[in-house]
Amino acid sequence: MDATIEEQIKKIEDEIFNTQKNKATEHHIGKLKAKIARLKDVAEKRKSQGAKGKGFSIKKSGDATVGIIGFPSIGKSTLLNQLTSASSKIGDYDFTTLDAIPGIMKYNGADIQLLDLPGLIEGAAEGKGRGREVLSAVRNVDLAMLMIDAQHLDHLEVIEKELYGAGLRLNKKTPDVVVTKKGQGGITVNSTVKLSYLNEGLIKSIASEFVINADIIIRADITEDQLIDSFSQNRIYVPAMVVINKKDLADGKILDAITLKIKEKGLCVLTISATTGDGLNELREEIFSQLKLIRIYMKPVGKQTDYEEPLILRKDAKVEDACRKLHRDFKRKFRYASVSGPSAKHDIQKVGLEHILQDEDVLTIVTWR
Ligand SMILES: Nc1nc2c(ncn2[C@@H]2O[C@H](COP(=O)(O)OP(=O)(O)OP(=O)(O)O)[C@@H](O)[C@H]2O)c(=O)[nH]1
Ligand SMILES: [Mg+2]
Repeated sequence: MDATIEEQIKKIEDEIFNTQKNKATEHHIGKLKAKIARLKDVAEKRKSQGAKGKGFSIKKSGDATVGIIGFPSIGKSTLLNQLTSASSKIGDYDFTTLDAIPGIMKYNGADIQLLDLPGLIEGAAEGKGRGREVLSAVRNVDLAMLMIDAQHLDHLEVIEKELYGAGLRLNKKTPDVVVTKKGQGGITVNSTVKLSYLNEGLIKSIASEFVINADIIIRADITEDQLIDSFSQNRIYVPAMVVINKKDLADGKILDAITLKIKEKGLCVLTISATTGDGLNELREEIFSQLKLIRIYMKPVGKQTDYEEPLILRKDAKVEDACRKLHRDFKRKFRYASVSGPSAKHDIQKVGLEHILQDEDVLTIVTWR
């Protein structure tokens, strides 16, 4: 069955390749691309049903999870061992690591889970190496750390392509499209902003691949591919950063040039040496900041503030989220909270569950007895 879907996809891809791209054909091409996305969803669903139990069994733990992704022998395991107390096998041959190996990095009071993964190579999405398992593990991380060395900017492109093909969208926002399905009436299209890549006809021909009757509201100036993404079921939006390893072996000028190129793509990039430890402090700090974690120092009523073990939450977390993480009774018995620090208008400001906290706030929660 799968082969037929793959064949259908291939056929449509060929058709797109052989179609002149111009105003007259854009609706047709849009529709073909949407068809591919839909067929891939179907193929994906079948594969994941067939491959049950074959993925890595990783228990998420800590406040957030970071996946280390890169070609074989780039130094992923070496880095894991440096940043955590884990001991993942290191080898000077490819595919030393065959499983997902977790470790916990303690930083700023947070427990950050790092995941060392088997090497990713071209063709991963089709199952090369343990490609499919690696890609599916990346779907569950909070940050994708893409690792290359100074000689291989091309590896970054392969990794990006593989992740894209598996439905992962790095550093992208979920397209702001609202689709409301209905019983009849066909497809209607409205937009709240001026659209520079799409017009009503194109939107309708893409949408009709996925829905029959629906009201569609587009609220951002998105592209054709983003519109298709918004209908597709397997898209995951993950923040990503790039790490260039083996700095100790690289020529300074080449390193600068490649760093610049990656920055031009809009990606955050750091250079490190996993063996010498060079750049690792900056890396720890960047991971923490990329994860957008905030530290909340709790001050129990009548007691000292605990600056040692902050409560770790996500950016834009509310007092309610703090309650939830502390103990489920806190929300039920909540009377009020008081905050001092960055989010407070004045010292010891009285606030409710909806108050949005900031990094390094001091928080007291007062409950009914
Ligand atoms: N010179 C230098 N060698 C490094 C550095 N980091 C890792 N290596 C070496 O590179 C080789 C591969 O390291 P690993 O950590 O096993 O690489 P990996 O990415 O986990 O490889 P796979 O598990 O096969 O995917 C080992 O010989 C390491 O000692 C570095 O920063 N500098
Ligand atoms: Mg390894």
